[in-house]
Amino acid sequence: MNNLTYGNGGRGILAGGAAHVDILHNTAYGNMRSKGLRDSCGGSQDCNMFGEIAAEGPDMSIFNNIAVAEYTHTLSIKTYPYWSDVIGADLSQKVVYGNNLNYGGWGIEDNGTIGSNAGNNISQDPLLAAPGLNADSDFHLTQDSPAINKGSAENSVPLDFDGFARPIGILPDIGAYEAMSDTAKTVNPANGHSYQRFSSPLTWSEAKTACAALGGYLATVTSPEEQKYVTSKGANAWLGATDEVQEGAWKWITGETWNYANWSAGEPNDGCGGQDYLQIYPGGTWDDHGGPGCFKDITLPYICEWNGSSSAPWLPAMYQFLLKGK
Ligand SMILES: [Ca+2]
Ligand SMILES: [Ca+2]
Ligand SMILES: [Ca+2]
Repeated sequence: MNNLTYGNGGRGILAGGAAHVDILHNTAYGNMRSKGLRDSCGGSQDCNMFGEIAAEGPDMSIFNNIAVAEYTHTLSIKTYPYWSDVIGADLSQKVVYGNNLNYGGWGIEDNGTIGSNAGNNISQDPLLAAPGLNADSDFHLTQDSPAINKGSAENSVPLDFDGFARPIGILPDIGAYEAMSDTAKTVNPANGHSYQRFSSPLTWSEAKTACAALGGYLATVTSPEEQKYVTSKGANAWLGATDEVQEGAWKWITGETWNYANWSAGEPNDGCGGQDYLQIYPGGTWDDHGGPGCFKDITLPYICEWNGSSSAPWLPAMYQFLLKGK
């Protein structure tokens, strides 16, 4: 799960030898580079288990994977219900595919047995950021990728390759990375407030200014219900609280009462010479991060909140100076 594999001589991912195999949220690109290995197939699709992603076994779930094959006579995803010969019965019926994206090569080869959730496989260019075989190649999804919001929620895992919480948006993205596009601005029915996560990383102060410029404020989380909703917007993002005025005295930038907290274990630790700004981790727990210590200039995505479903400014005049004052 959540593997990134590219430029290998052989298969990108090979899983097998177990009674049950899950292959979820992987990105495999340009593997099978060994010409000898490819030629050993004799150009035949029947060549066992050669592909970007290959799996054997009687019970396999293969979901939410991106497989890009550079060579026309290798398969993007290949399964081989090898054990069915040994164990007998029609165990190959348990091979279940869905929500995979394949591009190049021969596509997905199922050895004749596809499970009931076979739908939603996509054969399109995944529009990766900078795919290639170099150390600085980038396999994140670009904004127009057909992989975005096309994964299977039932066959997903909660964190992506970078440790970001998925899904961002309605459904998980296919592949190892959840796209860091801005989330849609949505209304929390519990309090009528609107929330949006912005992916362009800023310092905490810049993020605070950016939300204010949109007529909102860096999100404040003052109840378990609001915590749950904000967590659904994505993580690794700034929230609107700080203890920069007095160490350990955390305050919401809106002046709301500090009577709820969801700190991660061991936080706030004011680590690395001093951390005074609130961030939300994957899973929703909190951490103090940023300056004045060694993370002084750290930038993160951020979540804005609006006290209503419109983007009109809401703060009474007496609070406006607080937003402008920094
Ligand atoms: Ca709030
Ligand atoms: Ca602090
Ligand atoms: Ca910390």
